[in-house]
Amino acid sequence: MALDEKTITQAIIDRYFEKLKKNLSVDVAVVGGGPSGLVCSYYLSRNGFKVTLFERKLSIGGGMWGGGMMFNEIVVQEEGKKILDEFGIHSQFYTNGYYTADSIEAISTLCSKAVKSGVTIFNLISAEDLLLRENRVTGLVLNWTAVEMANLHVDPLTIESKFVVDATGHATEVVAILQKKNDLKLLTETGKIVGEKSLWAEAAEKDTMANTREVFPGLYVCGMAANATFGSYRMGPIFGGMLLSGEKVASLIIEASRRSR
Ligand code: 48F
Repeated sequence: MALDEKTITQAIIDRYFEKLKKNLSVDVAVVGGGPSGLVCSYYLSRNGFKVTLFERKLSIGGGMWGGGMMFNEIVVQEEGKKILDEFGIHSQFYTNGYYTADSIEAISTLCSKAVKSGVTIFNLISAEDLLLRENRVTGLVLNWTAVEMANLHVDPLTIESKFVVDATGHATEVVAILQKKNDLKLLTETGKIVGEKSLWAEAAEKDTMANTREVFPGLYVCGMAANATFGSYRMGPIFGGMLLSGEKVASLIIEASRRSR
């Protein structure tokens, strides 16, 4: 059978739009495909939630690919190793309480497991705004990253979501947009984004767990976005906190969803 370019094109367009239409109204929309967003999506999807993840870049994985300063190894502590084990990511004992993993194996496996558990990932799409109804975040406003990069004047499209997770890392972008555009108080000490502090691995890793929570009705933060929002330290290339934070935000949403039934 001869290959026909028109059929190839039609197949891609049909399948993409089928996928997009299935994701116009979801349980959880996750913004950011770094380690925390992927882990969060995976656990939610495994618990029966319809989860869609939007990633600005071409590649999924955020800051994990590059390990520390482009040495593509990551460090996790004892607690974080548990998540690596659950995902089947090989880790190596380094010294008491420290394990290492190949960052390429780690992030590609997190991505693969998330997709295979049912998460739909759209890359090359950025969240540029959110939907806010009666004091609750109810969805996302999306546009092509290429539109954003070229600064083109093109209106976005929207999706509805029962919960939104800001997993955008240091920039804590979704929370920043919410704060900038609306006169409201966040569930932080100051009512505003408190801001990220300099690097302190020990304190940052502990705080990440406490800071992983709801920051406004319907909107949760995880990973580095949690510390940036609630005002804690960055941790550098130790990734246990990111993995555990993804797991925690998933369990908070599962709990909140049960309560609202
Ligand atoms: O930065 P990132 O990896 O976030 P994370 O899961 O992990 C942080 C660590 O990588 C590291 C660290 C801990 O050891 O300090 O930095 O908290 O991934 C965030 C992802 O979100 C995407 C961005 O491209 C990246 O892949 N992103 C950011 N803003 C948007 C977005 C947006 N508005 N729309 C879509 N994606």
